[in-house]
Amino acid sequence: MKIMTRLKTKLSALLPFIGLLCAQAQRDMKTINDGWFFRKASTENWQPVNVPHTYNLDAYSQRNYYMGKAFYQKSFVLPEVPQGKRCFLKIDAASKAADLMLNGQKIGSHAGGYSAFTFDITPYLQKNNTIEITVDNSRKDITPISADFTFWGGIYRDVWLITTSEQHFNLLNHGSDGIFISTPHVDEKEATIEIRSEITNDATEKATLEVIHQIYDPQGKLQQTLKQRLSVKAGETQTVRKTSAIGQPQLWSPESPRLYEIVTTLRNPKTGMELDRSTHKTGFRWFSFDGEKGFSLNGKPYKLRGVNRHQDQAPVGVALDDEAHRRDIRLIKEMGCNFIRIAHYPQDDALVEACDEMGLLAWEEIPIINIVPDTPGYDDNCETNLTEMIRQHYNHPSIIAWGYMNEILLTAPGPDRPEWPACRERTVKLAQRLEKTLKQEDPYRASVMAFNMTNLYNEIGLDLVDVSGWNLYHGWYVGQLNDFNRWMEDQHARYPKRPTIISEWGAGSDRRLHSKHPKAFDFSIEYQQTYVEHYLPFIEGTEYISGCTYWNFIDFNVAARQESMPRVNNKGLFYNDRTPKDVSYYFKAMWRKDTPVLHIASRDWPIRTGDINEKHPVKIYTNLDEVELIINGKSIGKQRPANCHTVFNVTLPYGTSTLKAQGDKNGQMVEDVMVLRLDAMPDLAKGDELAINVGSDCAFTSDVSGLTWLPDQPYSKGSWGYIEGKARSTTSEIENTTDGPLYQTWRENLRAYQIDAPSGTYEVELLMADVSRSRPQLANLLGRGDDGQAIADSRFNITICGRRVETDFSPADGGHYRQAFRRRYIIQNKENKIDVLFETLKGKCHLAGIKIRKL
Ligand code: L9D
Ligand code: CA
Repeated sequence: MKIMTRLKTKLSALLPFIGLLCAQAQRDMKTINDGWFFRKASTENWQPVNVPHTYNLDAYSQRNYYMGKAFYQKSFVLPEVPQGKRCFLKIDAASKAADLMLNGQKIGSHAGGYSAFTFDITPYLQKNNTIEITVDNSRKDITPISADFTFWGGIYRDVWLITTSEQHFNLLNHGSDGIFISTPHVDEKEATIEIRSEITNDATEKATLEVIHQIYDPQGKLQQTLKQRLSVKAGETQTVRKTSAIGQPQLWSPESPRLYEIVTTLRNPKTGMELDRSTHKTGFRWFSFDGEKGFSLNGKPYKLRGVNRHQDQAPVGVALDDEAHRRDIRLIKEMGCNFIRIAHYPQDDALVEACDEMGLLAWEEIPIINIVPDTPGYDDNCETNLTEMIRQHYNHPSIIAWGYMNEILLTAPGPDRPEWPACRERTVKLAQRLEKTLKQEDPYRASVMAFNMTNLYNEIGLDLVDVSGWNLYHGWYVGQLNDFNRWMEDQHARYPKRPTIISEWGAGSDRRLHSKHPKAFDFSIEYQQTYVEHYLPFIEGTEYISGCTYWNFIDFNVAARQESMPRVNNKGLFYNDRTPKDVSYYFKAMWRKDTPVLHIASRDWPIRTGDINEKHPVKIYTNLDEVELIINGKSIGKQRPANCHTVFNVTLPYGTSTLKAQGDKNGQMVEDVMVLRLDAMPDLAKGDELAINVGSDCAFTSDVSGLTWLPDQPYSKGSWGYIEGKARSTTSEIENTTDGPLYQTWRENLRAYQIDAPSGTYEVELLMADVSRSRPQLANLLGRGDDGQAIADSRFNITICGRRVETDFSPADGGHYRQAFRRRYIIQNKENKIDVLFETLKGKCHLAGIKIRKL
């Protein structure tokens, strides 16, 4: 028995490597993601892990996540070292830098966190082998060095072991697979295909070889077989090109992503033995960008409709499996997109393949963001990363543009600063260098760059790219919504020939926050909707704009971000768990012409609090011409949507109601049903809790307690509210609470807060936070949203129902800055009113929330 198990374990350790020994010549590829050991440089203990893996799950809980080295180890046994074979280790991504050792010998290293790299490990192999990989996410000479996302460290994509014969396609060219397919000319009648193959001969003799390309049409029918002979000296790699014409090509487009398959084999013409094989998909399409007429695809005007996509998902960070990447492309397609900006870095092969297969045009870029540092080696690494991206994703028909800089002047010193000339010079120099490399690497695709809201890009010559991407946040970070239209009109007037894409536009939203008076930076679900309902019609209706990519497909992790959901950039159209926000249906209604869209946009606001006679807004997103709303079986009437939405202001009974929206598209009935609940306004007499989000127009529903804190209001007789003072807010993170937004809005310098309520014993709870010493915010916020300074060093007295409860007091007493302060007082209300009086001694008194409960 014991021998058997020992044999079984030996066999299982051997299994992944059996392929190495087989006599057959072809290539053997498999992942070796399992059975690794891992430790951070800061700890001693090794723990078993599988890759994809990231060592920065701490970014979900702390702003200063681990930055530094970490080690990965994996051992494996080879019964015998394979003869006449080559073995390669391919790592699809390790961030940001990796040094590799095999059996104590240095194999090599890689600088760059978002593209693959491959090493020939044959010379180092022995019976018992140990791979050791040191990864480092803190290198300052490797881009990105500053950005609005987490620099996740780890081997977070697949690790492959590839075995080939001694004559094989080159695997050591910047992590590519040595086959490069392009379509220099395409039109309805004819397409030209060019296939460049790199063949390596690792044997000690010269080899005469034959390369065969079999081209299959989208229906799988063999269309052409192209052959070419070559002889490759020992130890050399040779490149051969083959060009051919394809008549009546079946064109590729997002609507019909027809792919041709090219099977490329390497043979020994004498023995007929197949030595290597590599299969690729390609698609025939042609496109152009024009400053006046916008984008065109396959000869027709074509509006690019897309989103930006980051690659993280809680709880695994960026260690996603391929199927998760494919799922994202499916969701993005379903929403009606035909375009994606793969931001801000090259992403998994699985994602780009899905763009080819499912039909999504793509912009891919390398992460040079915010500033070009004056760091030795940085520029070289950027050029290598650009070359890697292009060579590794060269064969994907979905990709139409390569990018290499995003908001590169955002944190650069301004023109008024002494450091500006040097910074300007090195930035423009690097851009010119990369533009040149890009065009050398790939003359068939467009070069793009994303600018933030300054005309400096045009003034200093960074508009050297084919297409200008504008990241515009008017009506969010700066100005008003209409400033967006004005910005684009002004740019087009000044530079009418420049093709443009709105490469970013977006507003944050938090499903706990709802407002009937939505405004910028209140993070309410309603304001994000207002923002997109303003931008999209302008983009759609403006011919010279080639298209757009909304920022962002998902809420994503940024350890340094504060705001309503610390460590989350919540501008997503989908939550980070890929649940759609209601707003995503606006895009679907605007962009899906092929299917009826009807959505009651209240899944993010399923519970309302209010009065039975009060009107409650129920928004419908739809591409139908008319919709009817039925509540509990009774029709509320029909309305004709404009800009793909309409709002029914309805009264609701207390409790749950069934809402049904219905309409028809070309005679096809469509409906959407959901349940909405109306909770009555708290009745103190009945012992309900009256909770108020002081200083804000937003209702806040805690996702921990489920309690809704009502939007604030001025005091009126018989009711409740503030007396005097000014509403203020901050995006500073509030610590030690999960209800941060409550404390991020407050009223300062109020004289009192009064609630008319029957006499009795009450629990009165006051909420506040001293945010005068907030942590530095990301540059992306453009200094927005921090009134915290206003209440610095404030001290005040508080008296409730005539009894002084706090004297010469500050919520920061004891150094508790940015901390959620919440204190409950038991008081006697003898005059049918609870009045909380504030007497400022220094600075400004302030209150962020109040909760009352009759005992
Ligand atoms: C920028 C915006 C985005 C940020 C992007 C960046 C934002 N400021 O996430 O990375 O490109 O949400 O602030 O445009
Ligand atoms: Ca508040």
